[in-house]
Amino acid sequence: MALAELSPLDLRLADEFDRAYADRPFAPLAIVIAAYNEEHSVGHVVTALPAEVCGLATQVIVVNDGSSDATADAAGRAGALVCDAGVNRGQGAALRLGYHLARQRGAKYIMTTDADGQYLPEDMERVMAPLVSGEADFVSGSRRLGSTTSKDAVRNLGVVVFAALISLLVRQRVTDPSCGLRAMKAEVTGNVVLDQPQYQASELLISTAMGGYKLKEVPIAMKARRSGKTKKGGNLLYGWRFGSVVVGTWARERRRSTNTKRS
Ligand SMILES: Nc1nc2c(ncn2[C@@H]2O[C@H](COP(=O)(O)OP(=O)(O)O)[C@@H](O)[C@H]2O)c(=O)[nH]1
Ligand SMILES: [Mg+2]
Repeated sequence: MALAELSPLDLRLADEFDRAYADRPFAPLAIVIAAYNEEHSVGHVVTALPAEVCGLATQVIVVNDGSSDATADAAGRAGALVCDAGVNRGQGAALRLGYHLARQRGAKYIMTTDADGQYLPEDMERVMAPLVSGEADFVSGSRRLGSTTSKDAVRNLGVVVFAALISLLVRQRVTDPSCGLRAMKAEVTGNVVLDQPQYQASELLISTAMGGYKLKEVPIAMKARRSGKTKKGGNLLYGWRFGSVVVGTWARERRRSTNTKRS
């Protein structure tokens, strides 16, 4: 998919979203959450989000894609603007649509967090601050600079190994390439290629770094999910798919920069 190109389904959903929330006030900071079967946690997550971060009013956009439970209702009751995609396409597809909805509503900045309660609202100021000060265009939380309660040795090792690989590929230090708590200038999401339907974290990070944007990581705390279990499959499958996205994105971005230089 080309830059910021949306499918016909996305365009229809964006149009419906626009009409459904035309009367709701705009906010400079959109907090975008992809949610899939998170009825027991998404309401708590949305309710706990701050009304302002670094002095900027927030608006929460939840993209629910094909949940078979009451995720959309729970998010809406908690005050989020909800886009109900109707089919399950994955976290990457949901976030890409969420970024578009945020830009469409005029957001200047976008933050993301997860619907399962693994990230703390009190870390959001720290993640947002380097954007507001102009120090960075894209800020990712890092559990390795901060903390994690996970005792999953394979997952924790995966974070270290993929961080080392990505650091080598993008030639700058990355410690946590799969953190879901991040902040960016809204324009970044429209200027990089995002075509991963599910394992989107490394695609966004690598494309942003190789696109010449200023990156920064800040310490955050990562907790266990409030309920349920990961939607990303077992560690081996997750690792394999994550690795494929890392290498595939790096190769694509290298080709893109070579082609740009040539033309
Ligand atoms: N919209 C959408 N969200 C998803 C999907 N899979 C996972 N998510 C959401 O993405 C976030 C992270 O997913 P999770 O399964 O917790 O991954 P993990 O934290 O890496 O184990 C959570 O908010 C999930 O609800 C999906 O297929 N579609
Ligand atoms: Mg999770």
